[in-house]
Parts: sequence; structure tokens; C-alpha cells
Amino acid sequence: MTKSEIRNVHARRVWDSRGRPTVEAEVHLADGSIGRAIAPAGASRGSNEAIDRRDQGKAFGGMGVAQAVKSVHEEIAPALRGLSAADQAAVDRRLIELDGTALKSRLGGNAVIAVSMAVAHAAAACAGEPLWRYLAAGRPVRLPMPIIQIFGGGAHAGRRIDLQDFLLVPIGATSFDEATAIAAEVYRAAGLLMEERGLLRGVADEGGWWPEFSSNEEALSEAVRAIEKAGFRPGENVSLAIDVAASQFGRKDRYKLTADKTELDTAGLVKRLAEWCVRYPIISVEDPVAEDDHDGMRAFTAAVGERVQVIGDDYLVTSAERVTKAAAAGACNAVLLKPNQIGTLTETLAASDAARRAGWRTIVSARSGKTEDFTIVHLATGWGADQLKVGSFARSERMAKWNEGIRIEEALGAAARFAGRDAVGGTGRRVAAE
Ligand code: 2PG
Ligand code: MG
Repeated sequence: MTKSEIRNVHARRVWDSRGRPTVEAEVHLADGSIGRAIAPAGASRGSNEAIDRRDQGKAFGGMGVAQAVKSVHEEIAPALRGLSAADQAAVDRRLIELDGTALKSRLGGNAVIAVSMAVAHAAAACAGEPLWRYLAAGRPVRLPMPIIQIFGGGAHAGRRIDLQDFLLVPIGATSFDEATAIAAEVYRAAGLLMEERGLLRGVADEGGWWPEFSSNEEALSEAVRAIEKAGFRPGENVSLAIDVAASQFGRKDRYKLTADKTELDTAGLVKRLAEWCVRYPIISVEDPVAEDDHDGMRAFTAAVGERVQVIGDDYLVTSAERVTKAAAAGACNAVLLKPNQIGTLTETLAASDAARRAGWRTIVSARSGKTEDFTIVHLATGWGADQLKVGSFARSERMAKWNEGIRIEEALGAAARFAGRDAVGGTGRRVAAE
């Protein structure tokens, strides 16, 4: 018997930041160590993501997780009993085989990711280490650059405007702690500006200000004003990032920007976004075109990728295979890593490794439906990710992540390193358009 042998896996229904049911898993080891983790849930989901198991039916709008909890108790727990939590790859392989489907739909992506993360927590507890240190396994660690949402939009704000996320990148910060302080000032300034204009309507799904704007571009100009009002220089201390989440308002050659009263083909959308990247201090653009628009992704990367980070989210769904293919095709230069998009930690790490091999940046990301679970902060730090995206600077499910980053930085003391401005942006390499 080893100390790290899995004795039991338990699951329960808990509730996420939208008040919807989700799965919490608890892994018990032979030495008494316990690991616990909660599955998150997306609203703007890629069509190739792992599929959660939901009960359908009347209760909770069909979002119940009784079946997913049952997957854990009746199938996952017996299958994992006796395995070592210290061998995450073997545990995840067993989960993948047991599920047997391409998108984890049989056991449920929500059941599988909660267990996979809980196993990592249990193994770290057994080793007597915080998860970030356990995952780093002796390699030097670095706090990621926070990417903080200031205005929500798209599927997270009743489609008031089309683009989903308007975010700050505090490139002038020299520590994680300082980055959060800058975010606090700019977030507050943005709220004051909205209030002055009589546009304050509360916050969107991830805590960003509700976007009471008459066009998408107005959100960009207001973000710049907020940076200035907070006493920072746009593009020098604080830059901008956007998540277009284009699959939510179009597909190849048919993009309907309702807030701008316009419809664009792929070339038109690429041109418009590229212009915004010149007019505003935007250094990162996520999902600029829809998940099926490979030509658009290549064209946009060729147009701006030298200076701007082009992130694939719905487009890559945290898949190592998709990352490798996209890199060969010159589409994107960075990957968003969402563990529940692919289903296990081992597969998430594989996507991160594939991105590194391609010379890409990596961004560990939360989902819009979240809880107090802050596993992703440990993943980002332990794996040495370049950036961390967890939503805005309000609501406790978001603040739990920023606050955990501050704790980790403090625990590292003099050894703390911070990703800094070099960990975000374009490749610096010109890519020839095809
Ligand atoms: C995204 C995420 C987080 P969701 O698109 O990047 O902002 O949203 O979890 O709804 O997919
Ligand atoms: Mg996204």
C-alpha cells in the first residue's frame, strides 16, 4: 500500500456563480489526504468541447447534475480505487478509457474534470505541498500576467454588445500583486465614468461592468478613458485585450455585429479588428473569427500576429492536436487553456506543451460559470503559464482567484517571479499571408 493510493471518490451537487448546479468531487487517499475540486461551466462554448452530463427534465432548467454525481459514485470511484493519485497521467487515462466517448459525454465532462482536479489536490496534500509547488515539481515557478475583464458583453451580457470581453493587461506591473492593484484602480475608474454618463447598470456574468454602449467600439474608447482616469498611460502601463467570441454572432463570411448595425464577411471582420488593433492599445485578441473559419483565423494571424497575441479558445478547445495543426497552418499564436473544455488535467497539460513547442503563449482561463474553486491559479503558476484570465475584478468567484495568486506570490517570497510584459503580445515575427 502506498500513501497516495486512492481509497474513495465522492461527489456532491453544489452551486455555481449563476446559481446553477455543478459537481464537486472529493478524493480520499490511503494516508487520509483529501483533495477537492468543483467543475466550472461555460456559456459561450465551442462545439468541440467536452460535454457535461445534465439531467434534462424540469428541475433547474434541465441543468441538474444527479446523473453526473451518479457517474462518479457508480463508475468512476470503483475504477480509480487502488490507483496512485501521484500518477495523474494514469488516473486520467483510466477516466478517458472508462468514458469511451470522444467528448466525455457518457460519464460527463463535469464529472470527469472535477475528479481529475480533485486527484491533483489529493496528491499535493499527500506530498505535503501546495498544489502549485507540487505541479512545478522542482522547476522554477512564475506568477502569470493577469488579464482582467472590465466590460462584459456577448453571451455574458444579454448580447447588449457583440464582443464578449474587454480586458485590461497591466503590462507595467512588476508583480502579480501590483497587477491586481492596477486592475482595481482602472475597474473603479470605469465604473465612475459609467456613473457620470448615467450608464451604470450593474455587472455582467463575470463581474465586468454591464456594457450600456451604442457600439462595440465605444467599449474600447471607454476602456482607454478609464485607464487614463485611473492615472495610467494606455499602451505603456496598461494595454487592452478583447475576446471577440465570434462564434456567438456569426460563422465564416457572415458576421452580424448587431450593436454596430452591420454585417461583415470574413475579410471585413478581419479588417475591422485589425484597424481596432491600430487605433487602440490592443495586444491580445481571442477568437477573432468563428470556430469554423480557418481561413479567417489564418488571415487575422497573418495581419496582426507579429504585434498582437491571437488566442484560440472555441477554435482550439484546449486540444493538443488542434494546437499542433493550427500552429502548422499559421492560425493563432496562443492558446486558452480551460481544463473542462478537454476534460482532464493531463490533456490540458498536453495542450500547453504543444503550444510551447510551437513557440506560442499559454493563457489558463476560468469559465463564466465559476465557484470559489481556485485550482486554475495553481495550474497557471505550477505549469508556468504566461497569463491568467478569470473574469473581472468583482464577485467573489473571481476575487477568489486573484486573492489566491497574491497568497502564492507571498509564499514564494524573494523567489517570486512575475511573467511581466514580455509574456504577452505578438510573436515579433512577421508571417507571410497566403
Ligand atoms: C471565454 C470564457 C471566459 P465561457 O469565452 O473565454 O470569458 O467564457 O466560459 O462562457 O466560455
Ligand atoms: Mg473565449
